[in-house]
Amino acid sequence: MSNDCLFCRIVAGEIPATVVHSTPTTLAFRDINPQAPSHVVVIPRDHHPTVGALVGADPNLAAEVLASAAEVAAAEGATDGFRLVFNTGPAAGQTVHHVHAHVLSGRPLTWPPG
Ligand code: D5M
Repeated sequence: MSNDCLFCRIVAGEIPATVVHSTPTTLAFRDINPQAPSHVVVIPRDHHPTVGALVGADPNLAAEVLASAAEVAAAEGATDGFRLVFNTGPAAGQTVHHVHAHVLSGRPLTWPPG
């Protein structure tokens, strides 16, 4: 855990979040600034800064994050589809440097993204 990391502090229970899915290795909670009717953030409980760092350090955990994201989408009723996004690095607008998958659904999601 990093004391400077917002998402590590959510995992530790130091900052409240609306948790919708939890496993021994992952946590999913509603995004505080939703960009779709359903917008959930899925994270590994362990701190890794980016998706590339996570895959390099612990590929099984990366797979568990993906599995949780798919379970969240199903639980949110995203039968028509959903979008899974890992913003990575400053050019992509990553603001929280604890890897997280955005799971967005509930409205038409256009392409290309902004
Ligand atoms: O996305 C980081 C996301 O994290 C952004 O969509 C807001 C969300 N966020 C920030 N603080 C919180 C709390 N406290 N609860 C829930 N969601 C939060 P990025 O891809 O790094 O731009």
